[in-house]
Amino acid sequence: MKLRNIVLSAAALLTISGTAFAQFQNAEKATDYRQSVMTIIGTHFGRIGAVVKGEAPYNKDDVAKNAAIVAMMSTLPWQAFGPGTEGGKAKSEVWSDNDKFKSAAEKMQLAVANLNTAAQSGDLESIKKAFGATGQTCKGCHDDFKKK
Ligand code: ASC
Repeated sequence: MKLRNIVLSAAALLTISGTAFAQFQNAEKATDYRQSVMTIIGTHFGRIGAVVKGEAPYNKDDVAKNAAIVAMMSTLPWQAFGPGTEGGKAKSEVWSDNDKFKSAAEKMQLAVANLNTAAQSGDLESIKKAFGATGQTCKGCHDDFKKK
């Protein structure tokens, strides 16, 4: 089995069984978890960003691996925003306007899946487009739901 297929299978499994992992001892552990996942997402998304902005050379395998990591990680933060986990940099609207938050989370995951498809195909122009679209979903959700 190719690494990419293993990653995609793992991502699908985590999406389906996400709620089964929604068990945190307390709000602080949930906050640590979601911030850690976001840090990893930001790191690997940023590495693709450096290529898209021309600050780093384009290497197909590197971008494909970074995108696969972002795709898998993109399924993880949301289960750590459960009831009673208010805190960290999350605005109270995450809980008071939870449908909107969930919809923003879904948009991000879709955009990331498209970015991953583009990255696996190795077409830099599609990668650039998908990267921009993904960044919009990051920013949109942060504007509404993340404290400055
Ligand atoms: C990142 C990061 C974000 C988003 C956002 C996109 O790498 O840490 O919060 O991209 O800047 O607009």
